[in-house]
Amino acid sequence: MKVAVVGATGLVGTKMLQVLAERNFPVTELIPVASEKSVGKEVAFKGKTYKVVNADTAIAMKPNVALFSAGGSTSLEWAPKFAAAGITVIDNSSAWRMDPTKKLVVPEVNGKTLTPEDKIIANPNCSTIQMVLVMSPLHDQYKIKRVVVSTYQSVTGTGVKAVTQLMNERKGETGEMAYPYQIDLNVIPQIDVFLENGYTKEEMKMVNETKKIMGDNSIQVTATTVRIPVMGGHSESVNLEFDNEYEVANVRKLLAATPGIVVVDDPANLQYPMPKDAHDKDEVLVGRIRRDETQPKTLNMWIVADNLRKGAATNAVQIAEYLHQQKWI
Ligand code: 11C
Repeated sequence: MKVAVVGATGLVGTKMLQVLAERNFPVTELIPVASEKSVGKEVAFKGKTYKVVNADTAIAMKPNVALFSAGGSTSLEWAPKFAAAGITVIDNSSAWRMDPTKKLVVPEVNGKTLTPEDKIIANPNCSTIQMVLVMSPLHDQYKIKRVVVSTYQSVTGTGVKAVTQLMNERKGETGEMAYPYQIDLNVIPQIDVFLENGYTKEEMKMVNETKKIMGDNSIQVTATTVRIPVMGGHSESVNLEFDNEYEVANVRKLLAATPGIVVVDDPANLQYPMPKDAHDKDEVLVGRIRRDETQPKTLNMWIVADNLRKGAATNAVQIAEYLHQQKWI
């Protein structure tokens, strides 16, 4: 199978190559695509090197599937051109996520809604993916009424420039700033731009994408998204209110039985999920599962995942795997 990776030289693009190789996705030819300044550079994949090409050349090479992670404007311009050439696009940007004609997919949650006609498939925001994966089995069992989430997000979510800012600050050096403020030894309660309602774009992604993926507009979501000086993954404190009564032990059992989730929840032995443990893992880690004692039918938990893996590259590759299993690509 010919696979194009658009944005192959970025943080997520590089992770996509790593995940495609690790999961043994049947790639016969890799087509790395990037902006003109990277064209001609070489990218290593499974012991071979491939030359970076531009998007026009990539379309002419007729890949079966194209994984996009090159920003919203590239996706808006190029995904329809790839799709028109019969190439299925899995797009990691926010460009198509809320388009009612496009599916927004976490395979374990709503992969079954995909059809062979879906030529542009949207990959959700990282902080949304890890939360809905955990919400899904609980919604099926207890019906979720309301979610209150606060995030603690890794600088890798912003990209290479933010990782460099953090590392420079650690060394006491100055350089280009990805954030309006110092991030080392600090916490910034702003991810993406502010909207008119006082929330940030990242917060509203968590609200709107969650409803779309879960296929249930009645779920109320309120979010505060925060950047912290960490690299291994995003953490989330999540408060879930159910319609129905639950048992904590059953919640643990349900989550432990869900593919892609690992329960790490043994306070007596100081076991709980942390970004350093989630780093470079495909699984979403859940712990600190406990009753909210202030309100009936309500639960607190702590969810951690590598935002570049399940939050981006792994989820996109899992969508491609599903399409391949169905023989649609
Ligand atoms: C962050 N969640 O951590 C963002 C990065 O819509 O795919 C991913 C943005 C997106 O900054």
